[in-house]
Parts: sequence; structure tokens; C-alpha cells
Amino acid sequence: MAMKNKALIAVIAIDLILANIASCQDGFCYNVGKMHQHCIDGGSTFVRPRVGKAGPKGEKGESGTDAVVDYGTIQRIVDDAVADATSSLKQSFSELKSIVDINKREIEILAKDANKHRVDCSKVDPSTYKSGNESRGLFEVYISGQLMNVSCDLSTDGGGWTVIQRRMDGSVDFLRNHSEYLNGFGAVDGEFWIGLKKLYSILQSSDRFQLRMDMEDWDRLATYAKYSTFDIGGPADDYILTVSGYSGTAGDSLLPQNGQKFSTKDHDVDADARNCAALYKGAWWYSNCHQSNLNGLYHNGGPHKSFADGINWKTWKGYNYSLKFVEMKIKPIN
Ligand SMILES: [Ca+2]
Repeated sequence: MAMKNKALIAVIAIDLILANIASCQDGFCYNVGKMHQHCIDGGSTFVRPRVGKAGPKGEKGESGTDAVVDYGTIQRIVDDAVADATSSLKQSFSELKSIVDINKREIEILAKDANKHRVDCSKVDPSTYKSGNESRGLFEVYISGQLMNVSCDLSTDGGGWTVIQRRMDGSVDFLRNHSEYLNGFGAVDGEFWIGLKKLYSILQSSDRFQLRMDMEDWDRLATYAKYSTFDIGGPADDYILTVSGYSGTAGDSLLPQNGQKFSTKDHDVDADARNCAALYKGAWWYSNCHQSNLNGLYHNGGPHKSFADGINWKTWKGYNYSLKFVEMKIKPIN
């Protein structure tokens, strides 16, 4: 604080004292008044006049000893008081800041923990969608501790579905090799395969998952197949399929693939002497070979002459009709 400001504060303080003393007739008030005036005049010391009551003859009073008021001392006292107050305020502010910082860190930790539990679409906050809308779109969830955008269906059949595969316009090539089926490909807001590694990771997060396939033909007729249990093995087991408990309107074309490993054209682990993936232009839990081929070729228009190499669901449309739309989705059963 500048010297001038401190002097001003002292002057104001003295003004207040003067204003608050009802009777200002005695020596004290007189001296304070003189000090006040002296301060305003810019002096550094003030010689106190003789003390006594003013009489008809003016200021003459009883005799006393002259005293010297040392403004330097007053200044130091004021400085010390200001320094003490400032130090005390700084200390309080510092303590307050550390409390705020601790709370902030705790909130961040809590938020992070909450996010780590957001491992599939059944636990997303509908208002946190990244694109699309609150019932259908991309949401951020943690898979293997990594935050990533996942396609969620929050409206069909009670919502909470994590979409793991989608075919809708033939824009993405699904005839791919093993490493691509492991890691996933396509655009998560369009056609895509989530990847066996991610799928396996999501499936580890809960005791039991269900699977649902929503399908449409080229006349926009919709159907679905649902399985009350869906699981896959780990990499050492080539992501072997466990599925049961069919319900729906499309018929059961997945149960025949139960207990089969996941084959691609360059990774033949099917139950047939032939290479089913290469033969039927897809990647699936082929046995010898399939009754469903949802990663098969996208045949525009539906019917195709080639045998069983389209997006086929045998119990609904047979082996020579490729579906227009498919979505495979999973949800934990709690
Ligand atoms: Ca084979």
C-alpha cells in the first residue's frame, strides 16, 4: 500500500474519531484536531501545546510539558497492522484455496470412477450423446479402460443396446481378413464391425449378455431374432460362440452356429473341410457352413443367384436373399 494511501486512511480514521466524540472540549480532542491538521499539512512531528481548557483569553491553560508526536512511529504501527491483516488474509485465502483444490480433485476422481463403469450402452447417460440423438447415436463409453465412441440403441426393446455390427447401404467391404475382424472396421455411425477384441472386452464386463438382431428386407419389412444368452470365448479359443434362448419373429438361424469358432477367409477354424469364409464371402462362426451369414456380401436389391454368400438369415429369407438392413446389438442382463 502506498504511503499516501495509508496517510489518507489515518486521516479518515481520525475524522471518524472526531465525529464520534460527543464532547470535544478537552485537551485530547484539541490535540487530535491539531495532529489531524498537522498531518494534512504534511508535517512529520507535532509539538503538543500546553494542556488546559480554553478560556476567554484563548488557548492559554495550565502549564505542562511539551510532547512530540512521532508520525514515523504511527506510520510503523499502521504498517504493522496492515501487514498483519494482509498476512492473515493471505493465510485464510491459501487455506480456502487448498480446500477447493482438494474438493475439485475428489470430484474428478469420482467422475472418472463413474465413467469407468460406463462400459456399454446400458449405463450411458442419454443426454451425453456425441451425435445422433438421445435415443440412437454415438456415446462415449470405456472399453478396456479406453474411452471411445460406441453406437447405442436406447429405444428398441427397452433400450440400453450396444450395437456391435451394422449393414445398411453396402458402403463398407466386409470381406476382410482376420486382423481386421479382430480390431474392427467401418464407421461406427454407418456400416461397421466392432471387432472381436472389443466385443470380448465388453462381454467381460457383466455376467450375462443377451443378443438381438434387428433386420429389414428391401420392402422395409422388419423382423428380429433375440437370444437370452450370448457370449464369446477369448483369443485362445478363437472367439467361440455361446448362444441360447431364442425368441423373435425371424426364426432361429444362429443356434446352429453355437459352439463354433470365428473364421475369416485367411483364418479357417470352421468345422468343415472347406474354407467356409472364402466360400460364402464373409466371416462368421461357421460350422459346415452356416444358416446365417450377416457379414456376407451386400447384394443390392435382395435376391441373388449365388448361393448363401449374401447377408442371409435362412429361417426368414433363405440362402438367396440378401437383407437390406441388419443391426447386431448386445445388452447385459442384470
Ligand atoms: Ca475349414
